[in-house]
Amino acid sequence: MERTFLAIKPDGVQRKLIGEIIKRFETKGFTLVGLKFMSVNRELAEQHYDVHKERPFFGNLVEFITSGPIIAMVWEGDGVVSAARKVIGATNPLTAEPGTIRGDYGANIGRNLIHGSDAIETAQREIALWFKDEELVNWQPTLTAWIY
Ligand code: FUP
Repeated sequence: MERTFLAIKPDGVQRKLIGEIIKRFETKGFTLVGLKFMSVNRELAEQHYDVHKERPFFGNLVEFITSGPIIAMVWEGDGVVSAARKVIGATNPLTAEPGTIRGDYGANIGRNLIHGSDAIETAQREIALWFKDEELVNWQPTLTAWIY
């Protein structure tokens, strides 16, 4: 089954939006298979955002993601990578649709609350970067029979 990496960024944690954000993926029908509350060191932040290392905002991005604790998660489900991106909304919260997480709670591109892998290959890379195999739980909720 497809998996994606999601992270509630420091602003989402500081603003007490952890429950609200997790609720949206749970009620949608996706399955949580990994979760940790953690601080992010500079090395992990730079590896995670490696694709942006030449961009002018890279320094601020690393500063921000290491500025406070985050929630790192892996979620599972059919088409979860692209569906989670829809639940999250556009990168810039000012243009993200109402009803999306960023559209409902964000007001600045540098404070957009949550990260979600942008493709299946990216998800595989990010899951391996953030989680050890033994930190992921292979399970099938009973409820699955009522979703699929
Ligand atoms: P997304 O996949 O929607 O998280 O967005 P990107 O991978 O394009 O960007 C990663 C992060 O860089 C965003 F969450 C916010 C930040 N960013 C900026 O601060 N300024 C920009 O112009 C673009 C992205």
